[in-house]
Amino acid sequence: MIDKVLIPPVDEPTLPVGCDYLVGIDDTGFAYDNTELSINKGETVCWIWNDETMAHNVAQIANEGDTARMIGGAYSGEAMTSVDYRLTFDEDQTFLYMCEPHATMDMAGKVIVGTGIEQVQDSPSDNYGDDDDNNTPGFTVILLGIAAIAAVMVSRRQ
Ligand SMILES: [Cu+2]
Repeated sequence: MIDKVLIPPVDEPTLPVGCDYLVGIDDTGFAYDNTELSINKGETVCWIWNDETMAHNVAQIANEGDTARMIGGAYSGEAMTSVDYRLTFDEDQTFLYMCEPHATMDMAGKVIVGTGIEQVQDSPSDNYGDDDDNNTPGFTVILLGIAAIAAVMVSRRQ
């Protein structure tokens, strides 16, 4: 037992230089071997396989279960038996992707970056006027709290 703790495992996989996470093809040949990752902002995921029987790729999709790639999304290019595709994620987001030739076989995966929630610049709900501050419960509660403290202080002085 003690030996197992002290001696590091010999077969620990080594990551290629520049990669924080590695995604390959699993033993079935029709799935990624690492289908859900949680990473920090600034980290790099590497999709790497060599001499696979089937050709695969990495294509970003807009929604889970999509079988058509997202227009303008990340794309490793045409499916190939050997691929080295790397993405560094700098923003909070949930990155969904699939393999085009095998999308209908559910060959897909996701990368959750940071909070997993993208910061949207122009959300439709912001178009309903400038009274956002008045509708923010947390903000209102803080103001009421300060008013109550002030009222107590004023009444104590009198
Ligand atoms: Cu595939």
